[in-house]
Amino acid sequence: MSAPAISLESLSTTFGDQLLATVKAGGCASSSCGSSIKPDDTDPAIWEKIKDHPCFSEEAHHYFARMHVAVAPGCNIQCNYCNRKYDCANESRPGVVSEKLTPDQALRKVVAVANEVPQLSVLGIAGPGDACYDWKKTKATFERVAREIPDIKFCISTNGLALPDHVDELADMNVDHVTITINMVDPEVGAKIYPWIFYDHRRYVGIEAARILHERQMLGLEMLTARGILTKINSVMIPGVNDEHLIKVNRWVKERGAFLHNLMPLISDPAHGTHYGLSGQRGPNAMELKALQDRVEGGAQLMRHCRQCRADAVGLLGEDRGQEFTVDRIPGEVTYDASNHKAYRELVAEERRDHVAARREAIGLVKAASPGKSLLFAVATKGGGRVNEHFGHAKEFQVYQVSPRGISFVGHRKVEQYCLGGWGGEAALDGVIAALEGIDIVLCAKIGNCPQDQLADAGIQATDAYAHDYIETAISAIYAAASGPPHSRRRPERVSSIRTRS
Ligand code: CLF
Ligand code: SF4
Repeated sequence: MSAPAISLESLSTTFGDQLLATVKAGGCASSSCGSSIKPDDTDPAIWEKIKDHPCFSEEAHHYFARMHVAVAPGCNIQCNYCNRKYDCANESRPGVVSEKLTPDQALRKVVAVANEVPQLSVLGIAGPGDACYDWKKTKATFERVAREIPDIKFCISTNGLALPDHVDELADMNVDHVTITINMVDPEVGAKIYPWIFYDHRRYVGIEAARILHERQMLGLEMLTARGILTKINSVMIPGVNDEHLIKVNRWVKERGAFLHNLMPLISDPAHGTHYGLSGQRGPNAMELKALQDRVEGGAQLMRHCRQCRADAVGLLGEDRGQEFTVDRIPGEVTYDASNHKAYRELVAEERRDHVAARREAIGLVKAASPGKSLLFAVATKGGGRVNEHFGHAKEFQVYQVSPRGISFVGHRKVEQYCLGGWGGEAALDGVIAALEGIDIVLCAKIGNCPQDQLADAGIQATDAYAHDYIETAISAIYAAASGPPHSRRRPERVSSIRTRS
């Protein structure tokens, strides 16, 4: 059952009102979360490390934000999907990094963002370039920020080649989260992804280059695991090159203690000037990515809420407020004020308790109802775990699967916003319907008859009967309704006859 965030209503200060609006809106402009990692099923020590990290906990990304500072532009390898003139594809979608920063500029920017964005909890260094290769700047940035903002978490993304040289320093600096991009464990596959590496003062090419990179990646992963540093492995899925092979990668990284595995689709476009873009190598579609994710289910735990964000992104996953905080907009002198963060965290703690209780009830309802089949839901949400976005305003839909095993977040589908200024574009609607291929039911806060009817013609049912409920609450009610009374709480007219898939 979705309870209103009653405790948050009591805040009456201006800042409290802003926080209230932020938390109730979910904070996350275009995201939602799954439920694979929660206090109930997570080691308390691990939960302490991930509970405020939007990438390492699906649940946390409802509430917390990250920012990246592009301080380490040097790189020691070449990936066929990267053109550093644009961005680091390790951790971002291709796009120009607005500005590279010195460690001092980065400090000013982080303080300015921290004062304005109460959700900020993580500072990441994620390209363009490699945080471990360009180590002096990475270290200098973390040291400066740690002195000024003691309660921020640090996170780096690396290709792994220089990682083993810096694991002890990472541990000394209390870096709890490291992402390694691992696209292969077989050098023959690696030779198709990496034309060269630069290691130990010389350049290597071909299979030898890939072998060295692989050995250093495995060593770095093992060293991090031994020191209790949580690791996420990013793997770029490249159809025909390493898609099948990533099943083996998942097994290898699980054996070496990886905490999460993030299978990311290759983004390939000739305009980006990458080798793959220029040679016509395609990326996978949403269904291909999901099929691979489903095949590795049961191996290393998957991250499914990645947004492939920019290397200079600021804000909640799925939004980018970077342009609000360019260096020329930041005062010369900034001082960190911790009070906003403290107040925000207290609010989030209450909202989370409510959501956890609602989710538990929803899962119980699903297991009791259990029509024995599965359904795919696409949810329009502004975040906070609620059905709270209009169909026509959605720029992405969160996809959930419900089955007798429970409710799980399985990814997101980006779409072109259908409704602009009160008018819905037919072409955009066609695009949205195409993007929702395979979806059974759409949940949203509001939908008109016209798009609802066109969705129905495409075999997709849509309802706004669960506006502002928690997502799991809405899904469980519909799933229960599909199995008939007495579980049905509300049976929306438009979802009165749900066909379940095997
Ligand atoms: Fe940044 Fe990466 Fe740290 Fe997150 S991003 S360095 S782990 S703080 Fe997150 Fe962005 Fe996906 Fe990266 S959504 S691309 S996984
Ligand atoms: Fe580009 Fe990052 Fe690969 Fe270096 S490691 S080539 S910056 S994607």
